[in-house]
Amino acid sequence: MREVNLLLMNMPAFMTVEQHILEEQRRNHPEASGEFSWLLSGITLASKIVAAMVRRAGLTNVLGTAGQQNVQGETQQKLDVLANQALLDCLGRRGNVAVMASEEDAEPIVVPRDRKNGKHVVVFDPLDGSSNIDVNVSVGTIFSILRRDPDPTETRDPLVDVLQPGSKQIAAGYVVYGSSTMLVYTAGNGVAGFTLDPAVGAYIISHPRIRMPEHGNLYSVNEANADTFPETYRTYLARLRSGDTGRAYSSRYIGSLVADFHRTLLKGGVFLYPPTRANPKGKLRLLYEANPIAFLAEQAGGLATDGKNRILDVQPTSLHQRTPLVVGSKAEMEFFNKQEES
Ligand code: AHM
Ligand code: MG
Repeated sequence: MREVNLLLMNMPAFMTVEQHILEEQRRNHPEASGEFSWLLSGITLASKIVAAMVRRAGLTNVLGTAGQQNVQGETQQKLDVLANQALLDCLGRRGNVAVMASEEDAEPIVVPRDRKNGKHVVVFDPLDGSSNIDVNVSVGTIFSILRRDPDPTETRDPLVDVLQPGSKQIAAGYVVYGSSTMLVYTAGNGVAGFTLDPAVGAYIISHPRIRMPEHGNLYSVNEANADTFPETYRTYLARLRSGDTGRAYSSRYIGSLVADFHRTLLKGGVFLYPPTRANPKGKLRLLYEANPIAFLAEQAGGLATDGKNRILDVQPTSLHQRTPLVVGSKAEMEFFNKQEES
Protein backbone atom coordinates (compact mmCIF):
# COMPACT_ATOMS: atom_id res chain seq x y z
CA MET A 1 0.00 0.00 0.00
CA ARG A 2 1.27 3.46 -0.79
CA GLU A 3 0.65 6.18 1.79
CA VAL A 4 0.45 9.84 0.86
CA ASN A 5 2.69 12.00 2.98
CA LEU A 6 1.88 15.61 2.26
CA LEU A 7 4.92 16.91 4.10
CA LEU A 8 7.23 14.77 1.98
CA MET A 9 5.47 16.11 -1.09
CA ASN A 10 6.42 19.62 0.06
CA MET A 11 2.75 20.66 0.21
CA PRO A 12 1.78 23.37 2.72
CA ALA A 13 -0.52 22.13 5.49
CA PHE A 14 -3.74 23.68 4.14
CA MET A 15 -6.38 23.45 6.84
CA THR A 16 -9.73 24.57 5.44
CA VAL A 17 -12.54 25.79 7.66
CA GLU A 18 -14.52 22.60 6.93
CA GLN A 19 -11.58 20.40 8.04
CA HIS A 20 -11.11 22.53 11.13
CA ILE A 21 -14.77 22.18 12.14
CA LEU A 22 -14.73 18.42 11.61
CA GLU A 23 -11.53 18.09 13.67
CA GLU A 24 -13.02 20.24 16.43
CA GLN A 25 -16.14 18.07 16.46
CA ARG A 26 -14.13 14.86 16.55
CA ARG A 27 -12.28 16.20 19.59
CA ASN A 28 -15.15 17.79 21.51
CA HIS A 29 -18.34 16.09 20.23
CA PRO A 30 -17.43 12.63 18.94
CA GLU A 31 -21.15 11.82 18.81
CA ALA A 32 -21.83 14.65 16.29
CA SER A 33 -23.39 13.66 12.98
CA GLY A 34 -21.60 16.15 10.74
CA GLU A 35 -24.85 18.09 10.24
CA PHE A 36 -23.39 21.12 11.90
CA SER A 37 -20.42 21.34 9.55
CA TRP A 38 -22.87 20.97 6.64
CA LEU A 39 -24.80 23.96 8.04
CA LEU A 40 -21.65 26.04 8.35
CA SER A 41 -20.69 25.26 4.80
CA GLY A 42 -24.00 26.93 3.83
CA ILE A 43 -22.74 30.10 5.49
CA THR A 44 -19.29 29.90 3.89
CA LEU A 45 -20.84 29.33 0.45
CA ALA A 46 -23.15 32.34 0.86
CA SER A 47 -20.23 34.46 2.06
CA LYS A 48 -18.21 33.55 -1.04
CA ILE A 49 -21.13 34.67 -3.21
CA VAL A 50 -21.31 37.94 -1.24
CA ALA A 51 -17.51 38.38 -1.41
CA ALA A 52 -17.63 37.97 -5.18
CA MET A 53 -20.41 40.58 -5.46
CA VAL A 54 -18.61 43.00 -3.13
CA ARG A 55 -15.33 42.68 -5.06
CA ARG A 56 -17.03 43.54 -8.37
CA ALA A 57 -19.53 46.02 -6.93
CA GLY A 58 -18.40 49.04 -8.97
CA LEU A 59 -18.65 47.06 -12.22
CA THR A 60 -22.02 45.37 -11.96
CA ASN A 61 -24.68 47.97 -11.14
CA VAL A 62 -25.17 46.67 -7.62
CA LEU A 63 -24.12 49.85 -5.82
CA GLY A 64 -26.69 52.23 -4.37
CA THR A 65 -30.07 51.82 -2.77
CA ALA A 66 -32.68 49.22 -3.58
CA GLY A 67 -35.41 51.90 -3.34
CA GLN A 68 -37.05 50.45 -0.25
CA GLN A 69 -36.67 50.45 3.53
CA ASN A 70 -36.20 47.47 5.80
CA VAL A 71 -38.16 46.82 8.99
CA GLN A 72 -35.84 49.15 10.94
CA GLY A 73 -36.79 52.04 8.66
CA GLU A 74 -33.31 52.01 7.11
CA THR A 75 -32.77 52.38 3.40
CA GLN A 76 -31.81 49.01 1.93
CA GLN A 77 -28.81 48.93 -0.36
CA LYS A 78 -29.03 46.64 -3.39
CA LEU A 79 -26.26 44.56 -1.89
CA ASP A 80 -28.21 44.17 1.39
CA VAL A 81 -30.98 42.52 -0.59
CA LEU A 82 -28.64 40.31 -2.64
CA ALA A 83 -26.61 39.21 0.40
CA ASN A 84 -29.83 38.37 2.24
CA GLN A 85 -31.01 36.24 -0.68
CA ALA A 86 -27.67 34.42 -0.83
CA LEU A 87 -27.87 33.47 2.86
CA LEU A 88 -31.54 32.49 2.80
CA ASP A 89 -30.98 30.38 -0.25
CA CYS A 90 -27.79 28.62 0.87
CA LEU A 91 -29.05 27.95 4.40
CA GLY A 92 -32.63 27.10 3.44
CA ARG A 93 -31.41 24.14 1.40
CA ARG A 94 -29.23 22.57 4.10
CA GLY A 95 -31.91 20.37 5.61
CA ASN A 96 -31.17 21.10 9.25
CA VAL A 97 -32.04 24.79 9.51
CA ALA A 98 -35.69 25.14 10.46
CA VAL A 99 -35.84 28.85 11.20
CA MET A 100 -33.84 31.83 9.98
CA ALA A 101 -34.06 35.46 10.98
CA SER A 102 -32.38 38.36 9.24
CA GLU A 103 -31.87 42.06 9.80
CA GLU A 104 -33.56 42.56 6.43
CA ASP A 105 -36.81 40.67 7.19
CA ALA A 106 -39.51 41.78 9.60
CA GLU A 107 -40.40 38.25 10.78
CA PRO A 108 -38.49 34.98 11.17
CA ILE A 109 -38.49 32.74 8.11
CA VAL A 110 -39.60 29.13 8.51
CA VAL A 111 -38.28 26.43 6.18
CA PRO A 112 -41.46 24.33 5.71
CA ARG A 113 -39.57 21.12 4.86
CA ASP A 114 -37.59 21.24 8.13
CA ARG A 115 -40.13 22.82 10.47
CA LYS A 116 -40.81 19.60 12.33
CA ASN A 117 -37.30 18.26 12.95
CA GLY A 118 -34.80 20.95 11.96
CA LYS A 119 -32.32 21.30 14.83
CA HIS A 120 -30.95 24.76 14.18
CA VAL A 121 -31.88 28.41 14.04
CA VAL A 122 -29.60 30.86 12.23
CA VAL A 123 -29.88 34.59 12.84
CA PHE A 124 -27.84 36.97 10.70
CA ASP A 125 -27.05 40.43 9.48
CA PRO A 126 -26.32 39.69 5.81
CA LEU A 127 -24.34 42.84 5.05
CA ASP A 128 -23.43 44.92 8.04
CA GLY A 129 -22.17 48.45 7.47
CA SER A 130 -23.64 48.46 3.97
CA SER A 131 -23.92 52.25 3.87
CA ASN A 132 -20.11 52.13 3.53
CA ILE A 133 -20.12 50.01 0.43
CA ASP A 134 -20.41 52.82 -2.11
CA VAL A 135 -17.09 54.21 -0.87
CA ASN A 136 -15.23 50.90 -0.87
CA VAL A 137 -14.96 50.56 2.90
CA SER A 138 -14.98 47.15 4.64
CA VAL A 139 -18.37 45.53 5.30
CA GLY A 140 -19.28 42.19 6.83
CA THR A 141 -21.74 39.35 7.41
CA ILE A 142 -22.53 38.42 11.04
CA PHE A 143 -24.21 35.19 12.13
CA SER A 144 -25.40 33.43 15.26
CA ILE A 145 -26.45 29.77 15.48
CA LEU A 146 -28.87 28.44 18.09
CA ARG A 147 -30.20 24.99 18.87
CA ARG A 148 -33.90 24.28 18.52
CA ASP A 149 -36.28 21.66 19.92
CA PRO A 150 -38.40 19.66 17.49
CA ASP A 151 -41.87 21.07 16.74
CA PRO A 152 -43.95 17.90 16.16
CA THR A 153 -47.24 19.75 15.55
CA GLU A 154 -45.58 22.44 13.40
CA THR A 155 -47.54 25.14 15.18
CA ARG A 156 -44.94 26.75 17.43
CA ASP A 157 -44.36 30.45 16.86
CA PRO A 158 -40.87 30.60 15.25
CA LEU A 159 -40.12 33.66 17.38
CA VAL A 160 -39.92 31.32 20.39
CA ASP A 161 -37.01 29.55 18.68
CA VAL A 162 -35.28 32.82 17.87
CA LEU A 163 -35.67 34.74 21.15
CA GLN A 164 -32.95 32.96 23.11
CA PRO A 165 -30.25 34.71 25.16
CA GLY A 166 -26.77 34.87 23.65
CA SER A 167 -25.47 32.36 26.19
CA LYS A 168 -27.42 29.70 24.24
CA GLN A 169 -25.49 30.26 21.01
CA ILE A 170 -23.71 27.12 19.85
CA ALA A 171 -21.63 29.00 17.30
CA ALA A 172 -21.22 32.50 15.98
CA GLY A 173 -18.96 34.42 13.69
CA TYR A 174 -18.52 36.98 10.99
CA VAL A 175 -17.00 37.41 7.59
CA VAL A 176 -15.19 40.67 6.97
CA TYR A 177 -14.96 41.75 3.34
CA GLY A 178 -11.84 43.86 3.75
CA SER A 179 -8.50 44.02 1.97
CA SER A 180 -8.83 40.25 2.22
CA THR A 181 -11.97 38.25 3.03
CA MET A 182 -11.77 36.63 6.43
CA LEU A 183 -14.06 34.34 8.39
CA VAL A 184 -13.76 34.48 12.17
CA TYR A 185 -15.71 31.91 14.08
CA THR A 186 -16.28 30.23 17.45
CA ALA A 187 -18.16 27.13 18.48
CA GLY A 188 -17.34 27.66 22.14
CA ASN A 189 -13.76 26.32 22.04
CA GLY A 190 -11.85 29.51 21.31
CA VAL A 191 -11.81 31.66 18.20
CA ALA A 192 -10.17 30.85 14.88
CA GLY A 193 -9.74 32.94 11.73
CA PHE A 194 -9.64 31.79 8.10
CA THR A 195 -8.63 33.81 5.06
CA LEU A 196 -10.38 33.22 1.75
CA ASP A 197 -7.73 32.21 -0.77
CA PRO A 198 -9.22 33.67 -3.96
CA ALA A 199 -7.06 31.44 -6.14
CA VAL A 200 -8.37 28.26 -4.52
CA GLY A 201 -11.85 29.47 -3.45
CA ALA A 202 -11.42 28.06 0.06
CA TYR A 203 -11.16 29.52 3.54
CA ILE A 204 -7.73 28.49 4.84
CA ILE A 205 -6.73 28.80 8.47
CA SER A 206 -4.61 31.91 9.01
CA HIS A 207 -5.27 32.76 12.69
CA PRO A 208 -5.54 29.40 14.54
CA ARG A 209 -6.18 30.66 18.06
CA ILE A 210 -7.15 34.29 18.37
CA ARG A 211 -6.73 35.90 21.80
CA MET A 212 -7.73 39.49 22.35
CA PRO A 213 -4.79 41.40 23.90
CA GLU A 214 -5.37 41.98 27.66
CA HIS A 215 -5.31 45.71 26.96
CA GLY A 216 -4.94 47.93 23.94
CA ASN A 217 -4.28 51.55 23.04
CA LEU A 218 -7.29 52.25 20.83
CA TYR A 219 -10.86 53.27 21.55
CA SER A 220 -13.54 53.19 18.90
CA VAL A 221 -16.77 55.19 19.06
CA ASN A 222 -18.75 57.61 16.92
CA GLU A 223 -17.58 60.71 18.76
CA ALA A 224 -19.92 63.00 16.80
CA ASN A 225 -22.64 61.67 19.13
CA ALA A 226 -20.60 62.23 22.31
CA ASP A 227 -22.60 65.21 23.62
CA THR A 228 -25.68 62.98 23.82
CA PHE A 229 -24.03 59.95 25.48
CA PRO A 230 -25.04 59.24 29.10
CA GLU A 231 -22.58 60.74 31.55
CA THR A 232 -20.86 57.44 32.43
CA TYR A 233 -19.73 57.06 28.83
CA ARG A 234 -18.56 60.66 28.52
CA THR A 235 -16.57 60.38 31.74
CA TYR A 236 -15.10 57.02 30.69
CA LEU A 237 -13.88 58.41 27.37
CA ALA A 238 -12.50 61.54 29.06
CA ARG A 239 -10.60 59.33 31.53
CA LEU A 240 -9.16 57.21 28.71
CA ARG A 241 -7.98 60.39 27.01
CA SER A 242 -6.53 61.88 30.18
CA GLY A 243 -4.27 58.89 30.84
CA ASP A 244 -6.09 57.71 34.02
CA THR A 245 -5.49 54.09 33.00
CA GLY A 246 -1.76 54.69 32.79
CA ARG A 247 -1.88 54.31 29.01
CA ALA A 248 -2.14 56.70 26.09
CA TYR A 249 -5.00 56.06 23.64
CA SER A 250 -5.64 56.84 20.03
CA SER A 251 -9.03 56.60 18.32
CA ARG A 252 -10.21 54.58 15.30
CA TYR A 253 -13.76 54.42 13.95
CA ILE A 254 -14.74 52.86 10.64
CA GLY A 255 -18.52 52.79 11.07
CA SER A 256 -18.72 49.10 10.10
CA LEU A 257 -19.20 47.03 13.25
CA VAL A 258 -17.51 43.94 11.81
CA ALA A 259 -14.42 45.90 10.78
CA ASP A 260 -14.30 47.92 14.01
CA PHE A 261 -14.67 44.75 16.07
CA HIS A 262 -12.16 42.80 13.97
CA ARG A 263 -9.54 45.43 14.73
CA THR A 264 -10.49 45.42 18.43
CA LEU A 265 -10.23 41.62 18.51
CA LEU A 266 -6.75 41.56 17.02
CA LYS A 267 -5.27 44.75 18.49
CA GLY A 268 -7.19 45.15 21.74
CA GLY A 269 -8.80 48.26 23.22
CA VAL A 270 -12.51 49.01 23.35
CA PHE A 271 -15.42 49.55 20.94
CA LEU A 272 -18.52 51.38 22.15
CA TYR A 273 -21.94 52.14 20.69
CA PRO A 274 -23.63 53.91 23.63
CA PRO A 275 -27.22 55.12 23.90
CA THR A 276 -27.59 58.44 22.06
CA ARG A 277 -30.33 61.02 21.73
CA ALA A 278 -31.27 59.57 18.33
CA ASN A 279 -31.04 55.96 19.56
CA PRO A 280 -31.77 55.97 23.32
CA LYS A 281 -31.56 52.16 23.47
CA GLY A 282 -28.40 52.02 21.38
CA LYS A 283 -28.27 51.45 17.64
CA LEU A 284 -26.93 47.93 17.30
CA ARG A 285 -29.19 44.88 17.28
CA LEU A 286 -28.95 42.37 20.11
CA LEU A 287 -29.64 39.13 18.27
CA TYR A 288 -27.54 39.36 15.14
CA GLU A 289 -24.95 42.02 15.99
CA ALA A 290 -24.22 42.22 19.74
CA ASN A 291 -24.72 38.52 20.63
CA PRO A 292 -22.36 36.97 18.07
CA ILE A 293 -19.76 39.71 18.70
CA ALA A 294 -20.03 39.18 22.48
CA PHE A 295 -19.64 35.40 22.13
CA LEU A 296 -16.49 35.87 20.02
CA ALA A 297 -15.11 38.50 22.41
CA GLU A 298 -15.56 36.28 25.47
CA GLN A 299 -14.13 33.25 23.69
CA ALA A 300 -11.05 35.35 22.86
CA GLY A 301 -10.59 36.52 26.47
CA GLY A 302 -12.45 39.85 26.22
CA LEU A 303 -15.74 41.09 27.69
CA ALA A 304 -18.98 42.57 26.32
CA THR A 305 -21.74 44.45 28.14
CA ASP A 306 -24.74 46.61 27.35
CA GLY A 307 -23.27 49.21 29.69
CA LYS A 308 -24.67 47.40 32.73
CA ASN A 309 -25.20 43.69 32.07
CA ARG A 310 -23.26 40.96 30.29
CA ILE A 311 -24.64 40.94 26.74
CA LEU A 312 -24.92 37.14 26.66
CA ASP A 313 -27.26 37.15 29.69
CA VAL A 314 -29.84 39.50 28.19
CA GLN A 315 -33.16 37.77 27.48
CA PRO A 316 -34.38 39.14 24.13
CA THR A 317 -38.01 40.18 23.84
CA SER A 318 -38.18 41.11 20.17
CA LEU A 319 -36.39 40.12 16.99
CA HIS A 320 -34.93 43.49 16.06
CA GLN A 321 -34.29 44.69 19.61
CA ARG A 322 -31.51 47.24 19.96
CA THR A 323 -28.89 47.41 22.64
CA PRO A 324 -25.99 49.60 23.70
CA LEU A 325 -22.70 47.71 23.25
CA VAL A 326 -19.34 48.04 24.99
CA VAL A 327 -16.88 45.33 23.98
CA GLY A 328 -13.16 44.94 24.25
CA SER A 329 -10.05 43.90 26.13
CA LYS A 330 -10.19 42.87 29.75
CA ALA A 331 -8.32 45.94 31.05
CA GLU A 332 -10.43 48.54 29.21
CA MET A 333 -13.66 46.68 30.07
CA GLU A 334 -12.79 46.38 33.77
CA PHE A 335 -12.03 50.09 33.79
CA PHE A 336 -15.43 50.74 32.23
CA ASN A 337 -17.23 48.48 34.69
CA LYS A 338 -15.55 50.19 37.67
CA GLN A 339 -16.57 53.54 36.27
CA GLU A 340 -20.16 52.29 35.85
CA GLU A 341 -20.24 51.12 39.51
CA SER A 342 -18.91 54.39 40.99
P1 AHM B 1 -26.41 48.39 9.51
O1 AHM B 1 -26.61 47.04 10.12
O2 AHM B 1 -27.68 49.00 9.03
O3 AHM B 1 -25.33 48.42 8.49
O4 AHM B 1 -25.99 49.40 10.71
C1 AHM B 1 -25.09 49.00 11.66
C2 AHM B 1 -23.82 49.80 11.52
C3 AHM B 1 -22.68 49.12 12.22
O5 AHM B 1 -21.92 48.38 11.30
C4 AHM B 1 -21.87 50.27 12.77
O6 AHM B 1 -21.19 49.92 13.94
C5 AHM B 1 -22.89 51.32 13.02
O7 AHM B 1 -24.00 51.03 12.17
C6 AHM B 1 -22.39 52.68 12.68
O8 AHM B 1 -23.36 53.61 13.03
P2 AHM B 1 -23.07 55.18 13.00
O9 AHM B 1 -22.98 55.56 11.56
O10 AHM B 1 -24.26 55.78 13.69
O11 AHM B 1 -21.78 55.43 13.74
MG1 MG C 1 -25.92 45.61 10.84
